Amino acid sequence: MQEDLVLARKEGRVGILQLNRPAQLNALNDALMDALGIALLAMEQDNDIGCIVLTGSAKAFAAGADIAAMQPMNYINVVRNNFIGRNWETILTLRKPVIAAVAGYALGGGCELAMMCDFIIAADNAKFGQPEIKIGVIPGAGGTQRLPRAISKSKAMDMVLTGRMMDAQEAERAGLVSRIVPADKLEQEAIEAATIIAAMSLPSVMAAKEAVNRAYESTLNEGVLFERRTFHALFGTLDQKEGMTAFLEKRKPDFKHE
Ligand code: CO8
Repeated sequence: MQEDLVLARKEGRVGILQLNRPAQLNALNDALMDALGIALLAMEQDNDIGCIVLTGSAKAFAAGADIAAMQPMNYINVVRNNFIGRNWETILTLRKPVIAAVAGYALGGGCELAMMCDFIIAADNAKFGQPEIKIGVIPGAGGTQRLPRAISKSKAMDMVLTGRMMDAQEAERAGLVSRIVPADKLEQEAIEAATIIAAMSLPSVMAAKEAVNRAYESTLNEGVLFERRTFHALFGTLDQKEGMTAFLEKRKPDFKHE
């Protein structure tokens, strides 16, 4: 395993993971996805981390799954090896939030990986797309499912069937990204957003993430019930007392994440 395929560091309570195959525009191969999974799980276990930023290079968040690695594969290989399922979805198991900080290309599996994060902050040079149709396949890591939920069926069909790219402005208008920042400020802005989140009570943050994600998996009534029960449960935390007491005492809360 080449550990430097993903660079990991911390700033305060923020964990930062950088995809690191710049010469291949961070094309996502098996070794990189294994390394990413290991790094994500290490940050999930680290009690001093409250939020994670996942980023790439200035030119590419990730230009997709590694086409050179996929080109010789056949049906029986991909089924036997559980290609994609084996190591692509670790990120979805995290309870801490993950922010995708996207500069340059987020194509194919790169766009899908960004959409598996909790929200996307885009540099003004970001380009998103699902160009798999141009190489004789279709998205395979959730693109046909997450893109329509993020940007509507019509726009997702347009992207998936033509393989065209969408720039940062179009992605923001469509609701794929939460904000656009100047490319040279991307990392700083993403870390600032993550720092704000990491300063909140971690049990509340994890509960909020879980509740918002329920919106995609349940009926409205069931989702609201889940939210209500989770809201009630948070009255069992020390941080609920601290947060509300601090408000009444007109001071900043000092959350202990318990
Ligand atoms: N896979 C492998 N290598 C890549 C990839 C890729 N996806 N993207 C770029 N590279 C390599 C190039 O081959 C090139 O290598 P070399 O210098 O050795 O020739 C290097 O990165 C630089 O790329 P370019 O010279 O092409 O750079 P340009 O600036 O001219 O173009 C583009 C940039 C437009 C991003 C272009 O590289 C491109 O079109 N890349 C492919 C984009 C694509 O089709 N992505 C989808 C891949 S399929 C996919 O993601 C399926 C997902 C399924 C789920 C995941 C399962 C694992």
